[in-house]
Amino acid sequence: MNIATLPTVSSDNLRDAILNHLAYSFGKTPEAAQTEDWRMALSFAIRDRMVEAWFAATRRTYEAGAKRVYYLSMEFLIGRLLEDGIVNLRLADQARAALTDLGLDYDAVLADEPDAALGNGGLGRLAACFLESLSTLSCPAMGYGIRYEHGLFRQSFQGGRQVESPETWLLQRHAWEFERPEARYRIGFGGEVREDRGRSVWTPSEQVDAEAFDTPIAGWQGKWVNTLRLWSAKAVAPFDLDSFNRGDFAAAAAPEALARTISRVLYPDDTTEQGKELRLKQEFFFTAAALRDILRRFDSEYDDLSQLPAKVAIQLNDTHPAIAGPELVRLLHDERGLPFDRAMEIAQGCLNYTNHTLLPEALESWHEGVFGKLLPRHLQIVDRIDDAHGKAHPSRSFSMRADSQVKMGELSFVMANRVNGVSALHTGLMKETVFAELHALHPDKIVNETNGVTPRRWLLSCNPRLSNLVTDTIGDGWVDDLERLKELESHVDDAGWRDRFAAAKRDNKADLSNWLAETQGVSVDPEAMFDIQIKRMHEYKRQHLNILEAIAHWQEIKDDPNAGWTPRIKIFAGKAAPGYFFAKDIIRLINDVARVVNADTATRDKLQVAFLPNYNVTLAERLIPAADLSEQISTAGKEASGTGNMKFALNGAPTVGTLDGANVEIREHVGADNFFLFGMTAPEVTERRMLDGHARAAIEADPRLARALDAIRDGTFSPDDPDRYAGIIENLAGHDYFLVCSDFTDYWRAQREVDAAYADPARWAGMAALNTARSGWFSSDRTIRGYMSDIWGAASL
Ligand code: 26V
Repeated sequence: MNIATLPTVSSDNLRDAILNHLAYSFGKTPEAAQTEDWRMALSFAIRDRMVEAWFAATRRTYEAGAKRVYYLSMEFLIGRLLEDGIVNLRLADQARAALTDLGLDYDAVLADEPDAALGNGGLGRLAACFLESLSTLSCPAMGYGIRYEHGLFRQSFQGGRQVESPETWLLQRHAWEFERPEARYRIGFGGEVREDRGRSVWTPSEQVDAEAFDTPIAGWQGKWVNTLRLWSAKAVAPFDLDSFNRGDFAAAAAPEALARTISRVLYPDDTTEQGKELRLKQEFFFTAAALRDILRRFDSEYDDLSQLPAKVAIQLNDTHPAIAGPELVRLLHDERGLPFDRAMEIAQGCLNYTNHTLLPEALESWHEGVFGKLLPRHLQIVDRIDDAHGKAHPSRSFSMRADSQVKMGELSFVMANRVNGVSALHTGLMKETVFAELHALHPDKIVNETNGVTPRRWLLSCNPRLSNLVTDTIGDGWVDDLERLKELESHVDDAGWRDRFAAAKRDNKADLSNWLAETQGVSVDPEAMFDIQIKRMHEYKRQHLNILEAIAHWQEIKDDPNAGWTPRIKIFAGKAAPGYFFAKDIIRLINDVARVVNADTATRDKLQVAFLPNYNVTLAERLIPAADLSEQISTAGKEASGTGNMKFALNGAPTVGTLDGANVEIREHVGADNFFLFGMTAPEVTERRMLDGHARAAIEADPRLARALDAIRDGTFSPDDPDRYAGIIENLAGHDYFLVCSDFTDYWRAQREVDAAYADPARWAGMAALNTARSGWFSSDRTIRGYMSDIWGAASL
């Protein structure tokens, strides 16, 4: 094995390297250097230590003739990378010592890095965890995506309302990418297709260049480094000289501006299909560039295209890169001259598709008008794929081309060798609902790969107190073999050990409470239960169920303030899609409730509410280690998996949750006694929804719920505008599609059980510790091993 072994690095070596970069890469003396200069110099010093292993990984992959995995994703929610790099290279002590030695505040330097929010939520963060696990498992892999100039919008509140502003991560210097001007592909759109001696020739009317930017992703111990390759759109010609010479400078700059639009912004929506031409352009842009790159690399090693499925596995992260199917067929058939059927067979041998949601509004489909205008040749190929599939399965009743639409889910399914769901429940529902007919035709295609999270970021790095205790107790083998956390179980009955576990949590909570006081003006008692719901705002995730319960609880405390209540702070964070007005109303309601409840001197030592602005990966890393209780309360059948749920359990926060997504598997692993279950099951949800007046019945049956709704209705939380939440009330008391009212009573019951359990510190610490000890299965290393064996046929090198 010629895997790079890391040279040992002392803090002195590192300090010298930092000073070198400060001088020679950034032209600064220590006296003149700002925090950003130090951050860049440290990042370069760390990055240098990845490069050898990066080269070695590439060399070894070529030597082994290994199969490569390509992960195509519109989103990579990578967050900050510096600490990740430091931790994975095991340089945390040296880096801290080196910076301290230089008179710097280590944490402040790390905090200077912008959070790269190149994703909306779960799907993008999963892609980031997967890249890290692929490197940890030394699986030859590459992520392909878009180098958005502006990631997910920044969220602030004005009068409790969400206000969006552009995110500008690239305005600060970015230490991690290598620009690759030589890796540049021309991508066409529009135009026409003509037949030329039996071949279809597509002549696009518009072209842009895709230029690669590479970010090294180091696995645990830095032994293997893969690449995240993000494409940036550039004009084919920098500017139009004729216009310029005529003095029309705006027109001269137009091609550049137009091209750049493609990689300018991340679509800030994770539920609704935008129908926007630009989004389809983005999808084709990065997918086409990735496929050209993949074929170029294949060609450099092999000369027989029938080898492609043996050497290349392509994963489509949701349908966003689904155009890969027709594009790969086009490249193989139109451009390389393979017979159509053979091109299709080879493409199907390489492609795989992960479904991340069953929400009908999030299943992509494009009107054939838009699709055909932008991608005329692809529309023909989709029709041909659909025909071929129809001929092979004459009994089928569906088509990927019904209603003048191109249905990307069906297209992906048909073009994929394997299709996977992201939790056992979700995969089962895929088979029974959206893909029922396709599943009957292709019974071996659908497999389950329950999501996971990387333990390096989501325990080792974000929660040093707990990870030190774990390492003290069982050694550090858990970091890349998370199931070893089971070895903690035998210590849970030891009161001394449990106290250490509880102390780590308490200190994390004290840190969070200081931070809340300093930055958010929120003052909370670290002894109170920290009850946290952080995720995108969506009706199916039911943040409104949580706030309704908070209102009911507040009213009850007011009735009898000295009844021995368990003190609690409910913390929320999450962004709503800018056009999703209902979700924005829920944010405003939570902020209004927080204002009123936190001002109530009779209750505020028992209950507080806080909505923290601008939820992102960095904030999650701060909140999760300090959580006592994890809120995973979606309507059963709606949350495909969840990954936040795993991070909380791993960090010793029991869940209050429904039998939805991976909650089901979390409960199986941590044990029913260590999970606060409530609510209807997915089949019960379907049944209840058909019952006329289900919401009204639930409200009538539960005076607490009726009273909480009344308080919203009568303007208790919006005295200046009592009708402000008429829409929410009307929805909940009427249609209530997500069954908030029907699940309220059982949720309230579960929360009182939580109160009782928390009031017994020894019992709570035991439950929390067992959550950590039994969460090892939720490592993304386990998930990636599953993909490697069941889907990709790829091996660790
Ligand atoms: C759809 C669209 C439509 C157009 C605008 C941009 C956009 C962005 C994302 C999506 C689909 C989002 C699907 C998604 O994020 N699903 C989540 O995936 C997680 C990882 O598998 C999973 O844990 C969550 O339960 C699931 O909601």
